[in-house]
Amino acid sequence: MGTALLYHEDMTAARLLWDDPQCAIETPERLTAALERLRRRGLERRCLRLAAREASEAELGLVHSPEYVALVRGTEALDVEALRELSAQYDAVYFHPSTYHCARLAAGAALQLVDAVLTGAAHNGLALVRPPGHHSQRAAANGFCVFNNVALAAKHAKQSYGLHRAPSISSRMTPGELGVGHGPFLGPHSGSGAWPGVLYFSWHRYEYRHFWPFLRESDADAVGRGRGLGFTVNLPWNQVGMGNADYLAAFLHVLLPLAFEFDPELVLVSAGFDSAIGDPEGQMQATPECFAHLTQLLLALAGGRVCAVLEGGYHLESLAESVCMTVQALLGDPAPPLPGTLVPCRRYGERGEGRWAGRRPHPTLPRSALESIQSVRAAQAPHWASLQHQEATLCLPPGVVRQEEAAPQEEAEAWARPHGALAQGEALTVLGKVLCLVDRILDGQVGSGITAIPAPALAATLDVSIRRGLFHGAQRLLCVAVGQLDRPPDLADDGRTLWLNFRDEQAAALSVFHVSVPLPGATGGFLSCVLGLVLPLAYGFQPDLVLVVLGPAHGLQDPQAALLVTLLRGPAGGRVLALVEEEPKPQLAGILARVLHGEAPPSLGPFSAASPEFTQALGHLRGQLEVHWKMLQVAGEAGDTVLS
Ligand code: Q9C
Repeated sequence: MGTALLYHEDMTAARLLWDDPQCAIETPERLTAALERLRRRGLERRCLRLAAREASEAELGLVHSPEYVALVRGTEALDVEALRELSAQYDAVYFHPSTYHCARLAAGAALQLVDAVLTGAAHNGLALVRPPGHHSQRAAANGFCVFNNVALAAKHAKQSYGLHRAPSISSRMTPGELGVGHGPFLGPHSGSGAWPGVLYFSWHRYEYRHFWPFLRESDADAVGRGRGLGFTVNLPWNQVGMGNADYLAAFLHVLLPLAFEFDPELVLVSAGFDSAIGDPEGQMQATPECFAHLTQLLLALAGGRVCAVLEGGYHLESLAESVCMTVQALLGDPAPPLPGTLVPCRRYGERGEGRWAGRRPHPTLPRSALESIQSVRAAQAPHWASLQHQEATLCLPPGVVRQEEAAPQEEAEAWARPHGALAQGEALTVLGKVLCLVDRILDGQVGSGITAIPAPALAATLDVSIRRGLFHGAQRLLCVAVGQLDRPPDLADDGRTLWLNFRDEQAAALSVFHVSVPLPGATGGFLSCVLGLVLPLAYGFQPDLVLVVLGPAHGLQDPQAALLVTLLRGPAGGRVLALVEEEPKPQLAGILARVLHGEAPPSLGPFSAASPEFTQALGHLRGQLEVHWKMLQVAGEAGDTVLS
C-alpha cells in the first residue's frame, strides 16, 4: 500500500520534428525534469514504482472511435512531411513516429493507476505521462493531446469496477488554456453534460473567452444538461496571475462543498501544472506548495482514493517542484506553509502586475477570482443543496506520537497551579505529557499528537496548552473547540490566538479572534461550517499550531470529527494537537490518531442539507467576519459587474 508512481521511459521518445512555436513547449524534458526531481528528493523510492503498459485498442475504444485509433496507429509509418501535414489538420498538435506508442503508454498508465487504487494495491497515485490527454476528443487530437487519458480512466473505473457515484471528480489543476477541449467525454460537449455518475470540475484560464480554445461552453453558466444538470462545474479564470489564495478559495467555496455533497468513490485529477507560477501558457502565480495543499484537500474525499494524471506544465522548474509537492502530499507528508498573505483577488489590477503585465485584455472589465467564484456558485446553486440559501453571504515528516514522554513533575505542577482540576493524580500526569507534546510539535520533532484527557480536567488542560504554546514561541495559535468549552477568560484578544468554538448556541463573533458557531446536526451544515468558515479562517490566520478539542457534548459523529482533524492539518503544516475527552467514546482517539497519521477519513455518509435557519445564521456570521477574514469572501465588491 502507499502511493503508486507510474512512468515509462519510452514516453520521452515523441518530440517535435519541425518548427512550430505553438507546440515547442511540449518536450520530453517535461517528464525527465519531473522524474529527476522526484529522485533527487528521495520521493521516487518512497512510492510503489509501476512501469506503464500500453492501453489496448479495445480500451482506447472506450472513448475514441475505431477510425481515429486506426489513423493514429497509421502515423507510426509516416515520414516527417506526412506527419507534419496530418498535424496541421488539428489545433496545436504534432505527431512523431513514436506518438502512437507513447499515447498508448500514457493511456495505459492512467488505466493501471485506477487498477492499482481500486484493487487496493495502492492508496493513491500519480501517472507521469505524455502526451497529455484532456483536450483530445472522440475522433480528434487537440492541444498536444492524442488519447484522453483521464476520460479513459473514468470509463474504465465505471465499467470494470461498477462504481456508482462513480468515477469521480475530475479536477484539473490547470487553467492553462484548457477551456474544455476534453469536454467531449467528461465535460459539457457530451450531450447531457458529464457522464452519469461523474462530477466534472474544471478551472481554466478563460479571459472572457479570449483565451484558447475560445469555447463558450467553458464558462460558469455551462452546467450540463438533462440528467447531467449540475454535474459539469466550470470555473473560468478571467484574469491571469491567479495565486494560492485564489485556488484555495476555489477549493473551499466551490469544489469541495460540491464534492463532499457528491461523495465520490474515486477522485481523478487531470493534473495540469500550467496552473503554476512561471508557466508560459497559464501565466498564473500559484506556488508549488499550493499543490500540496490542494492534493491534501482532495485526499479527504473518496477514502483518499486519488488518481492524478499529468496533463500540462511547461516551465520545467515549476513543473518539477509542483510534481514533488503533489507526490509529497499523496505520501501523507504535511503540506509546507503557503508563502505570503492569503487574500483572494478582488479587483482588476490586484494580480497580473509585474512580470505578467504584458497580457491585459479588456482593461475596462472587472476581473477577479471572487467574481469567478461568485458566478459559478450562482450558476450551480439550483443543483446543489450545499450552495442554497447562501444569499446572505453573497451580498456581503513526521508522524503522530502517542506520548509517553512527559515534562518533569515540578514543571507540570507549576503550570497546573491556577487550576484545581489539575492538582494531582492522572490529570497532572496527562498534563505533563501534553506540555511535552506542545513543545515537541512546535520544535518540529513531532508532527502532530493526540491525547485523551480525563473529562474534569479538559478545560484546564486546554487553557494550559494554549499558554504553553504561546510561551514556547507560537506566533499564532488556532484553537478549534467543539462542545461546551469556554474560552479561557483572561486570554488576551491580541491576535495571537484565534478561538473557534462549535457549541449549541447562537452563532456569534465576539471579536474577530473569538467566534462561536452553533453545532450543526446535518452533514450539510457541518460541511458549510468547516469548508465555509473554519478553513477560510484557519488559512487566513496561518497558525503555527492548531489545537482541536473535543469536549463535553461535542456531538460530532466520528467521521465528522475525523474530517475536521484531517482538514485542519493543512493550515499549520500538519502541526495539530488533538485533545479528546476520555469518556465516553474511547474509539474516537484511535480514529483521530489514524487521520493525523495521514490516513483518509471515513465518508460522512449520505448528504443531508442544512436547515435554512442554520445556513442563514452561518451566512450572517460570515458576513460579519469577512471584512477582516478575506478568505471567507465568495463574491466581488457590491457594485462590481459580473459578466456572464
Ligand atoms: N497561446 C495542454 O496543456 N496553445 N495543452 C495555444 C495559446 C495550445 C495545451 C496557444 C496549448 C495546448 C495539455
